[in-house]
Amino acid sequence: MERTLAILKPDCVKANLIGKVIDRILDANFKIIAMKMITLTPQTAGAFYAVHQQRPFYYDLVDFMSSGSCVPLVLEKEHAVANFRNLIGATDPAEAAKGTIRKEFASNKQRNIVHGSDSVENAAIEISFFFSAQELVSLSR
Ligand code: IDP
Ligand code: MG
Repeated sequence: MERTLAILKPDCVKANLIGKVIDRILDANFKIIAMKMITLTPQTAGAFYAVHQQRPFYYDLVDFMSSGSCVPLVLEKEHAVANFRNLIGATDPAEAAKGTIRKEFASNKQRNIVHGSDSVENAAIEISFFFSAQELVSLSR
């Protein structure tokens, strides 16, 4: 079993799409291990996306990610990282495959509804960014 970090971004929350997107995640057989609703400050959003600090879209991205509530989730499944990236589709919804979450719900390359970790290593780092050890206990073993 593998874990990945998902974030339902502020555009998802504002458009009342939390339920629909979570339905898609559960229909794809991911198990939700942890979930919360929070509002990132520009500082925390900036730290989460620090890897993109030098990119031209960085400050807009930080603005967007701190513009409202978001919903981070820890998801578990076999090959969760790659499977979840497949489920959400390409960064730009215009390029995302048919049937993916971003293709169906996202507005543009920045407001693309959902985050998914891009590697097992980054998933572990990102999960610990949002969740403490005691929030990650799974009882259904
Ligand atoms: P990913 O979310 O598909 O992994 P990344 O390249 O890691 O894509 O970029 C992180 C986030 O930054 C994207 O999900 C999107 O919200 C935003 N972003 C990436 N590229 C662009 C861009 O060219 N213009 C505007 N926003 C972008
Ligand atoms: Mg990424």
